[in-house]
Amino acid sequence: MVENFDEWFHDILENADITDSRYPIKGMAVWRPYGFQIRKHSMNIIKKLLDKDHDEVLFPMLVPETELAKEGIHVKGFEDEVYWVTQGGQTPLNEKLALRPTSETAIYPMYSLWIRTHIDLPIKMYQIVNTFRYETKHTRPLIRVREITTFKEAHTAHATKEESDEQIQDFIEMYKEFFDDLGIPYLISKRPEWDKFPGSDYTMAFDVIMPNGKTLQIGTIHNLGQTFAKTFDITFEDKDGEHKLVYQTCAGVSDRVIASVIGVHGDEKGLRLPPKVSPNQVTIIPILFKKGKEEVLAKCSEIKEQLEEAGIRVNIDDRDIRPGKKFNDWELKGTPLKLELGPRDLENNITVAMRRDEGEKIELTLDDSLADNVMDLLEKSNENLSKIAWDFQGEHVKFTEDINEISELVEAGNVVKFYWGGDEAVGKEIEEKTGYDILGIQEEVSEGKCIASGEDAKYVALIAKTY
Ligand code: PR8
Repeated sequence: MVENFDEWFHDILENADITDSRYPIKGMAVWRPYGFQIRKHSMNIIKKLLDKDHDEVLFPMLVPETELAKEGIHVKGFEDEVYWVTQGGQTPLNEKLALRPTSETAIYPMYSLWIRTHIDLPIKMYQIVNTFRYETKHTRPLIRVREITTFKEAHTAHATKEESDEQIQDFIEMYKEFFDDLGIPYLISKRPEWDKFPGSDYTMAFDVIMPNGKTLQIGTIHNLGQTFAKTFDITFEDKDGEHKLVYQTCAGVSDRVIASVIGVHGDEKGLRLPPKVSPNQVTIIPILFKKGKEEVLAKCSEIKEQLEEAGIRVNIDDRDIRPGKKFNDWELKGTPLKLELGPRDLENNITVAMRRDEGEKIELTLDDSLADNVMDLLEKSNENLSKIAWDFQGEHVKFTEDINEISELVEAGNVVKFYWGGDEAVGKEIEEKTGYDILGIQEEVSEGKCIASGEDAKYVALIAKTY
């Protein structure tokens, strides 16, 4: 799987009914029912986190060219990626309309109308929408799509720079909680100047190491400073009566979250879904013989009801096929816990439980304790998946002080840490020499020498092969 990860990933999307890429537009796929459920559950987690202190809104998908073009640096960053609507029916439009590649230029003109005084601040809003990017790099389902179907974008405005910096920390904590819930490990870094979001002061990014050693950017948080406030004239009257520009931030995660859940936890048998996002947390597999069939099925329904009452998502696979086939299907689909029930189990008043994250079979008694025991197994499975994933990351981040060693380490599937002086020209030289991307700065240091220039190091930075 590790060697052929891209192929494995492509196959699993199809075989586990996640998405269908045969839709006749490149970079745009269909969410199939099973994938849609995973998407829904993951979306609900982030929604809950955002709802704590953000208001949900919904802006139009089309952005007038004049607004999109207003912020020069921003538009430069996106100009090659914008889809344009130029016609309404047979009539050419007076003004071209962009399909939002992201929504700064849709939202901020309205912020300019809504924000009047310091009382209106901070403003914290989010929307979950589809965005469109005419990606020129190789498209891949969920990973690099041209229609991002689940763009969770948050946009805030503040009275002071300090507050905007605090907001960045809040977003970091929120995304940590989100990815922790999914058992997805992450590397957090400050993107280098040449790779920050177009129009931002700085960008903080979450990256995950996929099984083939390539990193995937799964979330970004941008401090926009006052750039957009100047462009869109977003000002407020402060307590002292002065009119001031706001400070802004934004943050986003996309369909890549699902890609990371699939990629990080999957194994050669298929998906291994964390219980929080799995469409079924428990799958009951009846072992049916002619004799006693009705009784077994009745008991399965009873168990289902009992578990559902405890808030667990359960399905019964009562298809008329071999149990072994059912077993394999649910291994492929990654249901966290399978419960097997045959006539003999019924006689013994037990069910045989098997966690997807490990093969061991455990007998559970069919009584009032069942739901608690199932919950306990789900929790253990969740913790185990997360531990395996974090251990993998721990083993795949290596430090070196020798620039010539980077290539060998990266090719062996690692992300490499190194000392960097912070100079942009030197950074780009490191990228050019190695052929990899500097993810960003992980921490500031007052020791060590820059791996390329030999001058005093300012940072520990990360370099990797990226998606
Ligand atoms: C912003 N504005 O837009 P960002 N396919 C899948 N996922 C993608 C793709 C793609 N083509 N492009 C980006 N992402 C800011 C923040 C509002 C929200 C994912 O930021 O351009 C990446 O995981 O950095 C990225 O971190 C996230 O969307 C946000 O996109």
